[in-house]
Amino acid sequence: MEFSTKFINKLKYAKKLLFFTGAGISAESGISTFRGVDGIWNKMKPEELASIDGFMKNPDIVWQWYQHRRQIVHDSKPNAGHLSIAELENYYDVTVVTENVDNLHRRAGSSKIFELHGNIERNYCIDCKAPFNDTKLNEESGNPKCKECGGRIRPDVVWFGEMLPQDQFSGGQSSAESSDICFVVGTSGLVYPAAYIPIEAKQAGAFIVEINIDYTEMSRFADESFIGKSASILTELLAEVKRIKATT
Ligand code: BV8
Repeated sequence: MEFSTKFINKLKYAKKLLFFTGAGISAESGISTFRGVDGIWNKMKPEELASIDGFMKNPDIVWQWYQHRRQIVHDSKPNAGHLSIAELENYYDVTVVTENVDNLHRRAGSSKIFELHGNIERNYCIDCKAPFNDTKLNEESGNPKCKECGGRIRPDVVWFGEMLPQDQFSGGQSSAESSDICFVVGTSGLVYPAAYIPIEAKQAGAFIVEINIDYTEMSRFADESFIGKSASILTELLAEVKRIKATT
């Protein structure tokens, strides 16, 4: 892949990189996206499964849906895209701000991550908020109850209509305000307030680089759009950085 001179110069002098990632970065790990051809939301209604109302109406169905997704995540591995972002920490101050709940950036070795929509591997009691993380992945049981207070256990993810965890969102915002380059990787850019992060980076003067198999809502903000699969593009980005760092 040929990178433009303008982009190479940005890489040469950058100190802080921000990677804003969505479901597309995990597609090559075998985890379905939400709005693509095989997207989850094509088969199910988000408000029925990824909302507190949906959960309270059908706690067992929603719980089993998350158990199913946890199993897929458990059986998946970080791909070359996640791994390249982690390795770029050898050359830059790298922050990952992700919409994903699959924990693959952490498993790839990234050390500074803000999870805007939570983490599917964590659960908590909706009443007393006690953490509940000993679900047996293959257990096809119904929705478990809290051992402390008997309340329902829910996945520690942000559902539609719910606030994002303040510490995660403000962490992502401060990174957006101070990054030299903001990569927008594998996201349709449709879900707010998460999608404000690259917009705030742009307003703060960051160089915006989109990596996606298609053009999206974010393309109009991008200074460069690399159309293709994120695993291969991020691998080539890492190789280019190594070339630059070897000659400077
Ligand atoms: C909030 C966690 C307010 C759960 C998710 C009506 C009622 C209530 C709220 C709203 C409403 N209308 C609008 C809203 C706001 C709503 C919203 O933005 N809705 C959208 C759909 C219009 N947002 C919210 O509800 C948020 N909360 O607003 O609260 C509030 C305020 C005050 C007080 C109280 C409340 C909460 C939103 C979070 C929802 N939770 N996930 C779970 O995962 O189970 S969102 C869900 O979509 C996923 O988490 C995902 O991360 C997110 C974004 O999707 P993407 O990651 O972009 O994935 P997508 O499939 O869309 O795109 C994939 C991209 O990858 C594509 O572009 C594709 O081309 C590309 N791709 C594919 N393969 C590859 C690739 N690219 C590169 N390489 C490849 N190989």
